[in-house]
Amino acid sequence: MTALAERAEWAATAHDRDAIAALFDIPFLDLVARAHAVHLRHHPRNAVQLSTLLSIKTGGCVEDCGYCSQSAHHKSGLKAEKLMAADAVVAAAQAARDGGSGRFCMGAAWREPKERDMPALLDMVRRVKALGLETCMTLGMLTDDQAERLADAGLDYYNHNIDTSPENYGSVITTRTFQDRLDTLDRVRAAGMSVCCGGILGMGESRADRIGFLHALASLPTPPESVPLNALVPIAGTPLGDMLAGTPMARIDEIEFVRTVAVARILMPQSMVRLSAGRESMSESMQALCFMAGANSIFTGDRLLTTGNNGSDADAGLFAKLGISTDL
Ligand code: SAM
Ligand code: DTB
Ligand code: SF4
Repeated sequence: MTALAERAEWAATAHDRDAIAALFDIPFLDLVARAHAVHLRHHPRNAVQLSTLLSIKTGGCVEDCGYCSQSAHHKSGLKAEKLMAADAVVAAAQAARDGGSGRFCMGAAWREPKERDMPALLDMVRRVKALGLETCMTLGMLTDDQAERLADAGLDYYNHNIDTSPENYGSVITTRTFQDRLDTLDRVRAAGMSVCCGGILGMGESRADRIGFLHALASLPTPPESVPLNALVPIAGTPLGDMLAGTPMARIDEIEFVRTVAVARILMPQSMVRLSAGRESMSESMQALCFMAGANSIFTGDRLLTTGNNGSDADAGLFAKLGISTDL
């Protein structure tokens, strides 16, 4: 397919749920081959970007996201902590850079940042940026003013997930709306930051929800530069962790997960697609299929925010086997 034909096809597909549904129906091997071809047209081959995640404020969150260990509404047993000191955050960023990460993402269990926390957050952004790292934060909803100050301090990316389809949103989270998410994404864009926005697969959602989720992402006024696809990490004491425990839906079907990666790659050809939470429960061959289907970024290190992650030795071993470089 020529670049022009690919563009015309993309324009017709990304805004049309039926066309996205038709992509999901393509035979699996053809779909993966097609996604791989799109990938090679827009990204370096055999290369995956490494990002490091740090929880700078853990637990005690007022929101009720049904998947999250950090919500004060659930009984996950997680202890709430205060905002970390900037010195400790910068030390962790330095270690991440020395370990080969290009991006450092700082996450806080907040509905939104309080004014009193802004000076410390801005200080963290400036100092992590000065290490030569790309900076990313995920702090919940932002006002226009907060978004502008974070951007001025040098924040490159803001992560704010839509998580699922607009129709399914209310069954996962009741303390905010899908529109609240879109409003913050608009503010992040208006402030000139790049958008990192994705969601979670394996929450018991339907294929139609996965279609609606990708449709919402791909038809944003500008698609996100970075799209994290998380596999639900079921956590005891959370509504989704408890609801799915012991059922066949406790783990998303691997083929369906790879299909979703492939469709994301086709709909958002230029975005980085990040294989995010849940890699600990994925086999090496499933991860390899995800890279084939267009995933080109992962979180490295043995912790995500509150849950475990494949350690960097395991990842280095996998990349060596696959001949994948991580100097993206
Ligand atoms: N509090 C901020 C917010 O929700 O926007 C930032 C942190 S929040 C933990 C970031 C994202 O992590 C969520 O939007 C969700 O997609 C993902 N996440 C949280 N818990 C998860 C879990 N148990 N399994 C998979 N992904 C999860
Ligand atoms: C995203 O989409 N995934 C990351 C990042 N954005 C902040 C968070 C994953 C969290 C997994 C559950 C935990 O460790 O608590
Ligand atoms: Fe709070 Fe974010 Fe967890 Fe929701 S996902 S409960 S907003 S930390």
